Amino acid sequence: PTIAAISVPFDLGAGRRGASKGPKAIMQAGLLRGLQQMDMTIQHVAEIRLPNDTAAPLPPEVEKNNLKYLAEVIDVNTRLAEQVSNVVEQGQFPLIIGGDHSIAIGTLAGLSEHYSNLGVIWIDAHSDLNTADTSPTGNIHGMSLAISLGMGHPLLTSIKGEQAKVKAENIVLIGSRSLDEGEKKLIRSLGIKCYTMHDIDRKGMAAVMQDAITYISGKTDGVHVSFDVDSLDPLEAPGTGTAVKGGLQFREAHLAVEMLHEAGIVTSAEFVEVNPLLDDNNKTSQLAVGLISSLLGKQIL
Ligand code: DIR
Ligand code: MN
Ligand code: MN
Ligand code: MN
Repeated sequence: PTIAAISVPFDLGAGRRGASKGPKAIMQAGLLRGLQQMDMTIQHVAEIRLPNDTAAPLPPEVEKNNLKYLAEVIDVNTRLAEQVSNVVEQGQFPLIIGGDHSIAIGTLAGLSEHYSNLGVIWIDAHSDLNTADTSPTGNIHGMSLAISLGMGHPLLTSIKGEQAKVKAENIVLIGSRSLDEGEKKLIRSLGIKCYTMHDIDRKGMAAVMQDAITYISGKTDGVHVSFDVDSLDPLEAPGTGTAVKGGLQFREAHLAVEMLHEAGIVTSAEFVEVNPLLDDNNKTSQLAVGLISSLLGKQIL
């Protein structure tokens, strides 16, 4: 199908600025050209941003303890959810380019209008399963997956309806290596499938991805890949706001997305947390282009 790229130049969900410049850097690294050379039809259908960078104000009584830029996160994700839903409606493949990982709130809300059992493959050093009660930072990009499970501030969990946007048993975490205490408890109590870096070291990425694909394939009606570039080792992806040592190698990350393409299960994707202000000669933007291309079918031979 046609790929509908949606850029989201937003970074107020993260602890430092710069991820808002990610979409432009990824475009300049040749995303559209690269995919067109693969004979794919790709259109940049929308750029989601706040008018004059100003959010619709929240009523003064709204509790926003430990939720930084809550009004902005709500506003941008409400717009994004609508756009993602429209793209699916038109039979196109949504490719969301962030921006920080808080934008997964809007992506998953929009997708949830079309999938009742959406699978989510969350490739990230982190699990983004905090709530305001467990977050050590108050940064909403560390809460987006919890919000999509229906846990968190009601104004965030109710974007596109009160229901949970994804079920715990339909989530697979890959590349985890920096989990907060509340997140670990939640992963255990909900039984969320989690392939940590330890698992990847032990079994190898090929076996991990085979397991993940088998786990998610039978029971879902679509699969969204949410790819945080901080899943990669900082030596490969220096341009990201919360780099954590001991991450995925270049080929491990490519193998993961190549196997997802081969499995033929992926129905949408987002790539987030490229921060060009921290990058080294656009290395991380170029890496993102390579990973997106491989996920969409680019082959070596
Ligand atoms: C940390 C960092 N767990 C937090 N999270 C990040 O602030 O909640 N997620 N960087 O991608
Ligand atoms: Mn643009
Ligand atoms: Mn993340
Ligand atoms: Mn992360």
